[in-house]
Amino acid sequence: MSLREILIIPDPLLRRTAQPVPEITDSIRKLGEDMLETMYDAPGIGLAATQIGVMKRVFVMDCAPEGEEPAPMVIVNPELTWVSEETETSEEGCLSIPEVYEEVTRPERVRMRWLGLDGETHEQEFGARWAVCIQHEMDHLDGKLFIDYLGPVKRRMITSKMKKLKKERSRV
Ligand code: K2U
Ligand code: ZN
Repeated sequence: MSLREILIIPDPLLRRTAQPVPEITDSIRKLGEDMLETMYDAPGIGLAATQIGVMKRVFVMDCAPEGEEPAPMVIVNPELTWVSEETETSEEGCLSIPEVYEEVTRPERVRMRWLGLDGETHEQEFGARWAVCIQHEMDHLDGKLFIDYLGPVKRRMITSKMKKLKKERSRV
């Protein structure tokens, strides 16, 4: 397993659309392992392949509450087959936009179909933090970031803050 660098905005790779994975191979399994290791190290509860510069429709998540057994998931070629009409507003962060937390409103529950590392197609309904994380990660795979749901002034302010942060980090 190896830690991968998480891209920080602004970075054109974070705006690209990821490509579907034709089949589960050892390299996809290794990618999932590396993404989980990178996510836990961040620490985070989700991570999309585009955030480490890999344009494949893969994300990982582990939304198990603190103190409970970890529940790591490697999700390949995710599709939302249903979203609830009811919405929920919650505070989101992003490992590619460090130290920024803003409220985003999304459908409260979703049904997702995906290809597992076992090569089988899975479909399950999710709520609470899992539903938020899934929608956040699937946005990443389409080059969309949670700041896109904010107003243009706030989005521009956050982007310039990240430019400064990247400049400081490159000095060390
Ligand atoms: O994709 C990412 O950048 C990881 C996200 C996933 C996420 C965002 C919003 C809400 C849920 C999940 C986070 O930065 S992971 C950091 C984190 C940790 C604990 C709770 C919420 C977010
Ligand atoms: Zn994110």
